[in-house]
Amino acid sequence: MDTKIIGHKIYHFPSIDSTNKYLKKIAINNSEGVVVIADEQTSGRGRLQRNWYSPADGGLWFSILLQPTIAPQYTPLLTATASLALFDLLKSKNIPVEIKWPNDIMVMGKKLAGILAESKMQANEFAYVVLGIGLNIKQTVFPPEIENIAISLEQLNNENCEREYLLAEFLNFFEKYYFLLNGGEYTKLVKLWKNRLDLIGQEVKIIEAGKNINGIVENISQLGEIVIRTTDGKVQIFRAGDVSLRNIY
Ligand code: BT5
Repeated sequence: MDTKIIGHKIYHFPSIDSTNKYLKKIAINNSEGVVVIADEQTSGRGRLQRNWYSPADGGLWFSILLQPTIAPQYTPLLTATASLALFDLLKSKNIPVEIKWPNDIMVMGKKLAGILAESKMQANEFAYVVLGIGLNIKQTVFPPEIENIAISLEQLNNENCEREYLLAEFLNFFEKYYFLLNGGEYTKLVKLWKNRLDLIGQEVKIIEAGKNINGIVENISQLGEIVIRTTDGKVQIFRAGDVSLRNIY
């Protein structure tokens, strides 16, 4: 690992409720770049308190403590930096990975990894951000409710999946993108993300508070939002976090 700050200190637990939850608890007494990793999470979480299945030695379950100096409206780009780093990591292993806006890492239509960013604001600045990442590695069986939507590196016959190496490589990629973001290079970062997302021009369905909106993706904004031209010709902008996205084939 050749990072400057990310991963300078790593706390490892055989089993913990959630690395995000734990890191939030110790955040104020720790500095930027601290990583918490666990072999197993007994109460791993996705967005909106959804479960994240994290069995013992099944994958890479970890969280990074960040103290970004960016304006709060750029928060969605933190998820973008993590997704770009996961993309680079998996591409380097020849895995045909895709980023599904805003936070899913997919292979052949199934979810290989997920990202959960949780932030605490103080006045108009970040007190901290806890960026949690779950990457499936060794599972050959998933619980019934996700067996059709989840996939692991093992199922992709990937030989190079030692957790320690994957973590170190991820942190190298991640720090590069994080420095871009923290250095205010939003345009550059969004451009990279947009290229990887491969969404522009696609027909999608947006699900917002139970309502479906169909349209064509026109753009990804500087703030990481998705810009849609709906079937009746109107342009609408949606923030990550408020909506789900489905591709229409
Ligand atoms: C996410 O949420 O994708 C964010 C996942 C973040 C997990 C990491 S692990 C380390 C850190 N500590 C935590 O407690 N969390 C973070 P979301 O987009 O809401 O997706 C959740 C949905 O993914 C669930 O409702 C399931 O349908 C599905 N799912 C659950 N476990 C999965 C798994 N292991 N692999 C693939 N899909 C899964």
